[in-house]
Amino acid sequence: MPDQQDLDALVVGAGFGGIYQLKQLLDLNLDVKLIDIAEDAGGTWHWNRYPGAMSDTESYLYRYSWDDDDLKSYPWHRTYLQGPEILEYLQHVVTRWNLRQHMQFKTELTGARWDDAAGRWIVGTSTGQTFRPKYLVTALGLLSRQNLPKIPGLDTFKGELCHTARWPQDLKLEGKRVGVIGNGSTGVQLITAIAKQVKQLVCFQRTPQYSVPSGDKEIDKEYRKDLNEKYPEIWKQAKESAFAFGFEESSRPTFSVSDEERDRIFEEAWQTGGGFRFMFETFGDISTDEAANDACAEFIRRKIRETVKDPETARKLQPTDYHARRPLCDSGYYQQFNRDNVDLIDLKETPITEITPDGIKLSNGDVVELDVIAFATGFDAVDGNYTRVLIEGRDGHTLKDHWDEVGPTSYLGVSVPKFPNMFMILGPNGPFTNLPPTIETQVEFITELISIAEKGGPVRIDGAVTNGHTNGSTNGHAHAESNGYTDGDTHAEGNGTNGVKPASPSLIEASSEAEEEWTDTCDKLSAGSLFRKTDSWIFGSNVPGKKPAVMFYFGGLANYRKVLGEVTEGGLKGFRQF
Ligand code: 6NA
Repeated sequence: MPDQQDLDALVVGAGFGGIYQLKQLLDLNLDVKLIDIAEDAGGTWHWNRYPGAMSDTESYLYRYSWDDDDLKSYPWHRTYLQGPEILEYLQHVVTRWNLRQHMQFKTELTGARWDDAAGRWIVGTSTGQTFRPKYLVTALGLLSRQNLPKIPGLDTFKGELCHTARWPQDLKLEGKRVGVIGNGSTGVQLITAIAKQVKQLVCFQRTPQYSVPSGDKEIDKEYRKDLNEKYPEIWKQAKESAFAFGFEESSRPTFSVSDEERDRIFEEAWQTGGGFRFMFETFGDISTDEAANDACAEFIRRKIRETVKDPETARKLQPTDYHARRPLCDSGYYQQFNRDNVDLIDLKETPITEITPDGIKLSNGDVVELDVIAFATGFDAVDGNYTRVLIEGRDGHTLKDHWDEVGPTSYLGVSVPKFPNMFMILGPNGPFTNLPPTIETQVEFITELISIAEKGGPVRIDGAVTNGHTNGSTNGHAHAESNGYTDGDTHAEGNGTNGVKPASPSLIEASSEAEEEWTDTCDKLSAGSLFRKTDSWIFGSNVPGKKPAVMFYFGGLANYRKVLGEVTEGGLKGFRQF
């Protein structure tokens, strides 16, 4: 007999998004299950366990904002969090809120199909189970599907070969010759962390990067006490900013100040640390104006020249294109190249031709002999995790077909027409920010949509929260009692009391016009950005064969939150409810 289970909602993925979504839907008193391929919660931080993994967001903002007691009491020690600490934090949240009992691990989503007659999703899994939820929330991860370049001879290597997102936890690097391919956010962290451990480190640089110091340092009791007092303002500021990194974005033009003043501003940002800060707190036009971008780039290039002793290595490390990729920060990346045991190979000058049993062969015929090859080559970002499984909406229309035709689109980053009652966390064309605040925003929005579908109208869930705490999440907008929604069907309006469920909940689906309009908005917002003129994963140009596309909303979190507020307060504009 097939193992089938009806559910109110199925959440896929146990990272920052899935954990909170599960909690919110349980608080709505729904019958919810969460599945994840991994053996425990953590999402990105479960998989990316390579040495040096760290969040580039300062500790105080790389966490949930909604659990005030935990926010003030959960311990952390430095201004930045290492990967294992984030994993521990997420697992702590799962334990604290008794969420693990609703999670099923080692369970992969293998396909999902909308059954119109049943008004349910039919979801297949690697365990042979079939779930039939009314709502499907996909928290599959933005940077999740690994990108492993197809280099000839990959399987012939007799040493250890791995991608950083599947780092073997028992891998010993001491005394080994290690090659790292790639030097984006991951490569920079990995190289900096292992340079002093290994016998020889060969960095195969694909694209030189602009990286600034992170400014990571220990914190003391005073710092934490001060922070705890200011948390309400801190979150308010973050959610009302563009990038949610805890600083106010500058609108000052780069050339509105003297050369000396500009240098002083960059130097101060360099000393403070933080990649996003350096790019967006200093001046307002670095990502849009070529000359401004070059002034910023030249400051970093000068730092590289001053840091790296060997002129030839310094030359190779200095980027010459725009500073318009994911802003990086590090704890001494360029310094590592002064070590005798660290070498740099510029793959633009001498590309890899193949991997041999002994190492990596270059176009000049050299073979670099290695014991370990680490691929820090990133991900098929944003839509990559959605197109690898078949997700079939109304009329046999698959997400892959849809996105093959029009590119990775959505309405508001969460919903796609013909996929009723399916909601994505961090789907294509969501905000480009420090992610936890965007994730929270989307989870709360999705929760609101689901509560509307359940009750046929808006409900207040703040009084219905379990575990006896006040949930500050969905009560950001106060709703009128009347049902202002385009609810054309007959079911009675819910009374908002916890536990009362209508016989037939309604369906919520984005309209095609709304999706087109949002896609157009995202297109326009990024049109003037130098990020769009620069090859990287942000616009889908890091994976061979992938069509470059707009994949983010560049309007900032504050504006995004305004748009979502208008949707929920304005009769679910852009959605059909039926
Ligand atoms: C996740 C990352 O690159 C995305 C950050 C900005 C959207 O770490």
